[in-house]
Amino acid sequence: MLLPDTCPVASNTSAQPALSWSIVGHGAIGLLAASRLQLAGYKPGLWLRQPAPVNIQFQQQPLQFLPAVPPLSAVLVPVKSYAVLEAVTTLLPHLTSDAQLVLSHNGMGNIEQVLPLLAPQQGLWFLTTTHGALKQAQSILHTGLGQSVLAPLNRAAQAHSGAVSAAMDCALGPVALTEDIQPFLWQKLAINAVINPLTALHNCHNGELAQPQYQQHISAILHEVCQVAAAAGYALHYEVTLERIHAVIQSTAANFSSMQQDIVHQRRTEIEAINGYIVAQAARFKLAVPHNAQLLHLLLQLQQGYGR
Ligand code: KPL
Repeated sequence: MLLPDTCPVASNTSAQPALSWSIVGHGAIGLLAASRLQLAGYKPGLWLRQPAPVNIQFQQQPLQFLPAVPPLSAVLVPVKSYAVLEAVTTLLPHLTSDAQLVLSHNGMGNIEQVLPLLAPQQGLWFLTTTHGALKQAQSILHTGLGQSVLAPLNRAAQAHSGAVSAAMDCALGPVALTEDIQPFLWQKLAINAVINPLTALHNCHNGELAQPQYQQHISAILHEVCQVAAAAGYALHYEVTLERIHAVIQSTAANFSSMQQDIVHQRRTEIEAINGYIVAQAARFKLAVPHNAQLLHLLLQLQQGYGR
């Protein structure tokens, strides 16, 4: 289903000058963000391994994106968790001294690795989103109208708050700005830790997980995630989180999860940044998480040899 896109034509209402945006890759969420930015009057460029113009249809409109031209002052990095470090390392020599970088991916564990790579005036952000997008041939479909939470992760980001949140509001809004992204990341991690591996292993739509035969397993996985989150200092309420998971199962019932799609297309999955992160944190706190460990093991086995 196509959804209306409502971002107003760009009027930069922030006190800071609008930034010139680049988007890394040509994944569905990145192209959705690029399309919405372009329709709002920004002129986003694409940062690709092999720079070339990209033509797509978005909401019956033909759009063209040109390769991003360094130096880059603002970059959205909507790449898979395992590709973040390499993407950022490749970008580093091409960034302005006060560039703003926005990470957006499933899973946890990358922020800590990226922060020390940046210069003192370079800002790091995280954006977590529930928008859904699908790339079909030359078209981008906005399949799930969602929202996003955006947070600055260092001091250099705070100085550019107005300009970054204005652009992200157009790209993947509505955006709620928060000072602390961690509780939102844990919530999303809990959702992904249940839905992604189960749909990949059972090769099913998200909606299938509402069936009674999955409930015991869902409960066991989630109990472990809540224990680890609590040990890490982020209390996840079991019942509330379970309700959220079921709300996502309902609202995305007809969709396939990203991990199910990765397995079907024989691509590497984000299992290491999702259940793998839980297993690694559990080890730090000497907690047993057998259900998450088993999912990690099974998915690693399944994806063996894909795209390493
Ligand atoms: O984020 C997702 C994903 O597939 O990666 C969910 C929320 C599970 C929706 O499919």
